[in-house]
Amino acid sequence: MKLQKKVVGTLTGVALGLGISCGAMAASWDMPTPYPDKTFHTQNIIEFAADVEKATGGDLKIKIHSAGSLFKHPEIKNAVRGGQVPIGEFFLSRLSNEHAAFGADSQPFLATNYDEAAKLWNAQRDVITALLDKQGLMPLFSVPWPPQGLYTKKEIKTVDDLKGIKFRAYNATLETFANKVGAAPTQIEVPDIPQAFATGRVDAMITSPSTGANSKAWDFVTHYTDIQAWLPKNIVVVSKKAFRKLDGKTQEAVLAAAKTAETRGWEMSKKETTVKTNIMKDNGIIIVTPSPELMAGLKEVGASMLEGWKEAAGSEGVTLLKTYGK
Ligand code: PCA
Repeated sequence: MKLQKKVVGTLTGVALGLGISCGAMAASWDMPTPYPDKTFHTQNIIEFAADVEKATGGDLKIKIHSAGSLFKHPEIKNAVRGGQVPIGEFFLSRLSNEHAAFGADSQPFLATNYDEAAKLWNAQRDVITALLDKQGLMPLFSVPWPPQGLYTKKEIKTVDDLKGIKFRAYNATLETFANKVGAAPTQIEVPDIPQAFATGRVDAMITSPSTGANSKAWDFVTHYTDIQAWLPKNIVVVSKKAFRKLDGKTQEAVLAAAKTAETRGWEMSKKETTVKTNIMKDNGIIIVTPSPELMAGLKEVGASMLEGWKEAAGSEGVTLLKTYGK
């Protein structure tokens, strides 16, 4: 009996080594993410993978491929949809070109703290679950980045001060925002931020203290203005086809680990906000409380963008905002 078990174990090991899945016996899932290892989101999915492996006694192993090493960010969703990988993580609002509902969390000043972000996710979850379902995808969990702030090489007192600045963007919404304030946006992925600043492709950005500190923003900007503009989320999705192939017990283990990961991720995100802001301060970045004029100007831009979003999001948008407003 003991020997038999050992032989099976070895065969499983060989099969996994060759990239062959052993059906009900054991499976190995590759999981791409665009973000580097030290990102708290990546740390969270590494723990998620460990939880799944532990709960299934090694029947399901999830291997994380960080920093866009397996698939580039724009390809990850379709890689899961097309069955090249069973599971993946990406920035949810990147899908806003498919439906505006995916971009609700990136609307400037719609939800600007963790309580509002949680309410918004609660309102968004069913709507986007239905949209993803049509593509054979199922969301497992979603975790926000800390509130988004403004990184510049000079003090920004009003919206006018942003005119003409080369601006790093990470989605279409931020690109629109940059255009509206008269800045010139360029899409750049997180691992490429330091290089983009070093070579002068961009001079400013809006992102979290997390990404700012991890990118060593003090090497290329002087001011961080804490505008707390929105809390965009990452999402982990699984292919329904791959999920159905798992036995009931393994499916339950995945769902339970996902629930734990969502709770843990939100807590990690909250801690990250203060810790990473302090790291920036310690490294010489000037942390600025935004002037009322700047905030008023930015909020005006946000309000006009929300009108556009409502038009684009149709009945799903109406449902979402109704639930959010409750
Ligand atoms: N960091 C990621 C997404 C939002 C954030 O805080 C980025 O800058 O691309």
